[in-house]
Amino acid sequence: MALALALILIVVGTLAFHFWSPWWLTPLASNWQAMDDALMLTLVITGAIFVIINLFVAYAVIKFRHRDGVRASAEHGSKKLEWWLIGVTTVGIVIMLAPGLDVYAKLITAPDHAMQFEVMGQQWQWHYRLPGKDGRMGQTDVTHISPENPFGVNAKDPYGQDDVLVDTQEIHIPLDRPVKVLLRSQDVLHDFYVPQFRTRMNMVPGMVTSFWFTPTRTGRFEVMCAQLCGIGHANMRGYVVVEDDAAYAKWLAAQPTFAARMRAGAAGGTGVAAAAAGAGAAGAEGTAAGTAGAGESAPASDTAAQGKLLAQARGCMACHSVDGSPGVGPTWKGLYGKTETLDSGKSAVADDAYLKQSIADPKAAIVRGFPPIMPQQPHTEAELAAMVDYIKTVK
Ligand SMILES: [Cu+2]
Repeated sequence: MALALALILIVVGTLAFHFWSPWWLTPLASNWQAMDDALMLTLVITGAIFVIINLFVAYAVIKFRHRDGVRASAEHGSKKLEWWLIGVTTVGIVIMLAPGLDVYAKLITAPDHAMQFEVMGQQWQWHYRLPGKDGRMGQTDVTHISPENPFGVNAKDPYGQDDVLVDTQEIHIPLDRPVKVLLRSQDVLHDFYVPQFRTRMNMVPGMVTSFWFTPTRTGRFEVMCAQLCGIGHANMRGYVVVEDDAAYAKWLAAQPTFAARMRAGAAGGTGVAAAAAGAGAAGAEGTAAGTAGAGESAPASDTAAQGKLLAQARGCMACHSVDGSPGVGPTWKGLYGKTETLDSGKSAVADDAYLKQSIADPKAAIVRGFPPIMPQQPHTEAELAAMVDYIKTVK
């Protein structure tokens, strides 16, 4: 009897939670109403089955409960009942799966006139690439991948020269224009997910996956990685900004091209420095809006500003806070000049040499109390110096 009551309460509680829960879907910001419809259909079917089965079990527990003098009898199999169950289950599953397959097929079949951008996932950051004025993206190969060239664009391909490389964790797209998103990963499985667009897709190392959507509302929408991809996973966030054509054109014009990035790299500067120089005010605005944090002091020098952009672009902020709050790695606030106790028991002063070494070779000296999990990324000497300059300004 208690069991029957518990089951009925679970059903009532679940329905009440469903209808009064504040956690409904965010308002749709793309053309994928079909995604919501498929989801709702699945929810209604599974919800109805859940209610029916639980109430039936409660009914059976009450109706056939133990009574003195009444003995249970066993019956073996009922062909008719089995056929009914098979039939109803089959129909239910087909109704749930068929619309999903249909929506998925549409999701990965972009219209011919869709514009494109490419996303590269990396622990724990996003890189974005757009085709340049020629409308085509250059060829890529993993052997060309370097800190300046996260996509591995082939420097000899003329189509790649004007490719636009975005240095912040934020990409802009124009309103009401279909866009095809190409997805790659440098290391492990990631997943590019913007809840308001209802679109998501795994990013698989060695593959290019894709989906498309048309943004239907302007705004700044958060990107989340939807595959557990390591300790910094929760901080692997970015933004998609949907704006009108004029604002988009202005933003696009301020982004550096692949050729400009390579020239800056060859000249010994940081790739991101080129971006900062090329981006001017518009780019700086975007960056500040994207990563403004409490208690963050403005970088004093030019190289410190470059170091800040670089640290953002390389995803350092996923694990290192700049406001003193605890993170996966030591905070950068007040780090410069501090004496750290290392895992080995020794202590070390966080000076230029120590910080450069720690960035270049994260496993060389682990600060006590922190796990040895920072991924090793190649950096040029100029980039290391710029990042250390930035860390000095975080007080
Ligand atoms: Cu990820």
